[in-house]
Formats: sequence, structure tokens, C-alpha cells
Amino acid sequence: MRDALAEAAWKALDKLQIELPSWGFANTGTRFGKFIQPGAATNIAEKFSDAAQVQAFTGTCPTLALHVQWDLPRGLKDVGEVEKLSKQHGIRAGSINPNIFQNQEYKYGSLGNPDPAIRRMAIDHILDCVAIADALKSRDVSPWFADGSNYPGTQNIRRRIGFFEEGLKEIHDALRPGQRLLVEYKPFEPAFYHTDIADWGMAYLLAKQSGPQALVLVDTGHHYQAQNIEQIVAWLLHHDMIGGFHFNDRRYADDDLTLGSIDPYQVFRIFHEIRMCEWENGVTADIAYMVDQSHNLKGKVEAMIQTVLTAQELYARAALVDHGRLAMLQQECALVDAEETLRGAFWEDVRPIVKQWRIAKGLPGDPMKAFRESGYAERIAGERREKNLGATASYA
Ligand code: LRH
Ligand code: MN
Repeated sequence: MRDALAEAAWKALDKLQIELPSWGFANTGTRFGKFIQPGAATNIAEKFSDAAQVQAFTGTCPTLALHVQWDLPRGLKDVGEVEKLSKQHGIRAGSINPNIFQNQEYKYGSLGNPDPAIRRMAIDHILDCVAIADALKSRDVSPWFADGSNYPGTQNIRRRIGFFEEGLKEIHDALRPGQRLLVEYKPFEPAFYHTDIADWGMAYLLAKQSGPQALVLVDTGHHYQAQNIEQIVAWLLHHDMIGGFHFNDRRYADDDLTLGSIDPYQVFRIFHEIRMCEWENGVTADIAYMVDQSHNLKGKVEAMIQTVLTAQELYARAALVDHGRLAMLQQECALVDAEETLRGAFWEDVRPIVKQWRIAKGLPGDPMKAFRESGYAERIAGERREKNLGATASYA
């Protein structure tokens, strides 16, 4: 029994890959300010270095998601630098995230802005991101739109839908073969009356009308409290329209806390939906598993390692579900036995199995302990202190 379980968990861990967000290594905060960490990454080189640490200790994170305005401020001109760092640290450039929410021009939106010149500016930035992705051999261009309004009557919601359809179509048609456009939705923040792409249905319709290379990205923090996220995942799997995830956890809103810190069963249920679908279809779903978190209080690299270890354990648990037995019990509506078949896997303590998998891969059995003993955190705090302590902490 345990060997069969171990084999299932190991096979799953062998194929699990988790993409890290470059911005998760930098000093970030909330609108009430940010607490500066002396060791936080201050540039793209330090972000690659930190990501390489997580990869070295976990063996599961070969790629780093890049946010263009923050990581390639000169756009295509910074591709050479990124390629050099990628080789130096053995970490590939991952999804390319446009920034169409920070510039002053985007006050009333980007692709949804009533002003055609600003829509043009936003589309051109995303087209640059498509070219950057092509140059870096990254597959995914992953825009999130903060677009929306704060007060009823201040914007024409239907007209803005038309603007998004137009803009996303032009962007889709500029994609290179094999590239994907991942449309991320979010119900609110920074817009607090309407957000143009507020839920999975809106993202689905916009992706569908853009073209076959456009898919939906599910950020687990972008849902109303009572929403059943794994049901949304089931729908997107059913329609083959899910491109990727931004994993994090939350108690209230888009809190961007570390994965599994508040509701680990939620992540397990999502992984289960995917693995049950893969078992039924006999194929691995083509999904990008990415992390999108901002570590306001925890040490940045430790929080990232903790996130990956938790994801490994929850994914290994989902691999323990006896899909054949569950399918039979579901057909028979044997409710308690079906539920226990799923819950039973969640309650399995896979940590010893995962630890053995790490050791078999030549990785440390306890990655967090090994990272702490490496002295890397202390070293970077020393090297980066001056640069970080100059940073502003206040919101206003
Ligand atoms: C928006 C979001 C988006 C990123 C940003 C850092 O809340 O989830 O994915 O661009 O966080
Ligand atoms: Mn996100």
C-alpha cells in the first residue's frame, strides 16, 4: 500500500513544475506602506539569483515569471541581460507579464480606456511583450488588466467590452506560433465599482473571441469569498480553456499570502480536479503552475521555499486519490465512501514520501533547513542593505 502510494506521489512530483514570480523577491507592501527587508532583491540579477536558490533546494522551479516594466524597463533592449542571467543561474525566463496598470496614463484604464491614444499605448506595450517573449523563447504572455471604474454611471461598461475585444484580437493575431495569451480576471481592486475582466466567464468570452491561442489564467486570490474555485477549474478544463494558475492564499480578498497558509484543502481540491481530469483523459493538462504572492512580512526566499514545499506536498496528496474507485463510488452515489476516498488522500501524511523523493533526486531532505544553513540570507542582507535602506516605506 505505502509503496503504491509512494510510487504515485513520486511520479507526480517528477512532473510538477512551479514558476516563481520575480516580484515575489522584491520589497512589496500594501497601500499602508511596506516594511523594507535589507536582503530583498533590488534588480533582475538578484531576482534570478534568489530564484536559483529556491530551485537549488527544491528542484521544482526551473522558470522565473518576469514583469516587463519592473524587470525589463528598456523592453527588448534588456533581453540580452536576461538571457545572460538565465544562463548564469540556470533559470529560464518564464511567462512575460505586461504592465498596463502602473503608468499615470492608465487612470481610466488601458485597453478599456475611452481615449483611443491610451488604448493604442497599452496595445503597443503588450505587442512589445509578445516580441520580448519571442526573443526569450517564453511561451506565455500573461496580461492582467486593472481596468474598471469606481462609481456607477462614470463609464460605459458595454463600450469597454468592445474595446477589450478589439485590443485582445489584435494582440492575439500578433502571437507567434506556439505562444499563448493568458487572460487573468479579478473581481475588484484597484477598481471598486466595476472591473472590466472581473470573473472567469468574462475572461473566457474575451479569450475565446480573441482566438485559439488565448486561454484563461486563474489567480486563486481573485474570487469572492463563497466562490467554488475548483468548480471554475472544472468548467475551464471541460472546455480546454485553462492556461495557468497564479497560486497564493487569502483570508479575505487578494491578500497574496503564501500558498496553503489559510486553506490547504482548497489547493488540494483544485489539484484533484486537474488530476482526475488527466486520469479520465489519459493526458497531462497543459497548465502553467505559477506563484503570485507578495511577501510583506516573511523573508522573501524562505517564503518562496515554503510555498514550493507546500505545493509539492498538496500535489503529492492529490496524486494519492484512487481515481478508479472514486469514479465508481461517484457513479453509485456512495456519498460517504466517495468523500472519504478524496479526504483520505488529503489526510495522508506524505511528508516522509516527499522527503524520500527529494533525497532520491539528490536534493536536501529538509530544504528549508539546508537553505538556512547555507548562510545565503545573511549574505544577501549584507550585500543589499545599503540599496534597500534607501527605499521609501511610506504610502503617501
Ligand atoms: C494582480 C496580480 C497580477 C500581477 C500582479 C502583481 O492582482 O495578481 O497577476 O500582475 O498581481
Ligand atoms: Mn496574479
